[in-house]
Amino acid sequence: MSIELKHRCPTSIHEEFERKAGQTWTTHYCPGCGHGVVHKYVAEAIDDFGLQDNTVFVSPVGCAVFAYYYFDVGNIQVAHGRAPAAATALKRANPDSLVIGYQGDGDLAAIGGNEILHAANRGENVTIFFINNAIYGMTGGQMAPTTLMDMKTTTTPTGRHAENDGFPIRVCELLSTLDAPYYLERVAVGDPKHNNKARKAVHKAIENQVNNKGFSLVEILSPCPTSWKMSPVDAAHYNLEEMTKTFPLGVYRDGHELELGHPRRRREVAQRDIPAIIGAEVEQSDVDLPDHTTSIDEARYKVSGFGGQGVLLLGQMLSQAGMLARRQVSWMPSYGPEMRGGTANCSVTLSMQEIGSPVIQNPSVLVAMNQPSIERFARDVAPGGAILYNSSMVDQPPERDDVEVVPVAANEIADRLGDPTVANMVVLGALLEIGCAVSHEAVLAALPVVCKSRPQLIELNKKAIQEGISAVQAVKLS
Ligand SMILES: Cc1ncc(C[n+]2csc(CCOP(=O)(O)OP(=O)(O)O)c2C)c(N)n1
Ligand code: SF4
Repeated sequence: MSIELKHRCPTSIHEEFERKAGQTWTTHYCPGCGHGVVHKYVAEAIDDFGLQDNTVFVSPVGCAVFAYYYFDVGNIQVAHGRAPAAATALKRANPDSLVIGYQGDGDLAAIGGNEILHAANRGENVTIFFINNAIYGMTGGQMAPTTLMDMKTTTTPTGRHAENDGFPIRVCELLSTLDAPYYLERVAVGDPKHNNKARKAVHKAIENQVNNKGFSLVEILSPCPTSWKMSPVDAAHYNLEEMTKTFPLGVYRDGHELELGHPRRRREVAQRDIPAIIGAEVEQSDVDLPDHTTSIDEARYKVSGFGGQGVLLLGQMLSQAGMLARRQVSWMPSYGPEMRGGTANCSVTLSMQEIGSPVIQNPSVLVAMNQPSIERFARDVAPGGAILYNSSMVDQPPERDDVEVVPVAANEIADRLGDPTVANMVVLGALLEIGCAVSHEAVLAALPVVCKSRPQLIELNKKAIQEGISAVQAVKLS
């Protein structure tokens, strides 16, 4: 009698892996490594729920960093230990997706120990697979928080000793002290019986998320023959016989009655309510709001200078005017530790569309209040954009011929107005004149809001803005 063996490759795993030319059928994992087995179970469970097209797999830093070569789903690879934070964001932004975090013990229990604790404590509706092989596999076998007592690693060559290295951290037990996690189980891979249990736990952890139950984590004890310096067979035995003494297998949490509000959908906030929510009421504005936009659909401003030049305030003016103009707005400040004199910049996006990220890599407009700002950001400005620089403090103008470069002697003009601190408003006026995503009226309407605590400055600022406009008009005429 002949027996026909049928091996099924889950649909959620690529048929061929593009990672290495000529070896498109092999993974990068060592023979006997647990990662490959767990990948298979995860992919099978994704298939079981028919969620291949709806899945986002969050790869860690560690041996599983290349999981995106194998899983034919949505993939993202994140910084060391940050899978729970990334998974939180992904799931909250897309509550209908299946979000899977996959982490090793170095990733989850060492550098990412804080992240996992808080994601579990919030009861995020995500699924985390925690591969505990008691060692840093990828970097050559250093001690991990889960390394067994007396276990030899490259950083504990005589074995792990409590007085120097502390004790193995038991993640399932630790997380089970929290109220919010919905499901915590520790399983192991190494023989068919254990593998089957692991497969079921993986399936259940995904099912929980599908049913909006909340945070599920499966810890999988997993052999690392290479760093353990064992044959694959010996490593599998060691995993089942020795690892389980320190890390007892079993279910540490299976369900609760807490109502944690899954799926957590973003609460819709009417745009007109946003200024009041963030404390930027516009009751002093008497301008007809919808007329404030200009024809520019989206503008990304980088406003840069040193602390005390009012670059953050300039950004706030743009943002406030943007809100009045019913734009989507983001304002992100960045400054050094000093209160005065250090560098400061802010990124402001004004858009007719939802803004994905407040980070601006290629500004459409750079407003440079001093020379270091030119050196730091001029090269980043998108071709076709503009650089507006404060010629009072910039000796070497930017050498770009694919962007509009406009000088404005902001400090001299401000001095003439009797107050050097309004140089930023002069530049704002200049910005309006070279073409801005908000109108002059919107900026004027924003002034009382931004200068709420010092209304006496409003008139002077208006003058400074007007002077900036005139300065650019004069440059254009010359
Ligand atoms: C911020 C940062 N710190 C350290 C490293 C080096 N590093 C890469 S992988 C790794 C540990 C991986 O071990 P583990 O999470 O247990 O996964 P394994 O490789 O065993 O699957 C470390 C420390 C890094 N890449 N980034
Ligand atoms: S080093 Fe260890 S964890 Fe990494 S691939 Fe090899 S066996 Fe797996």
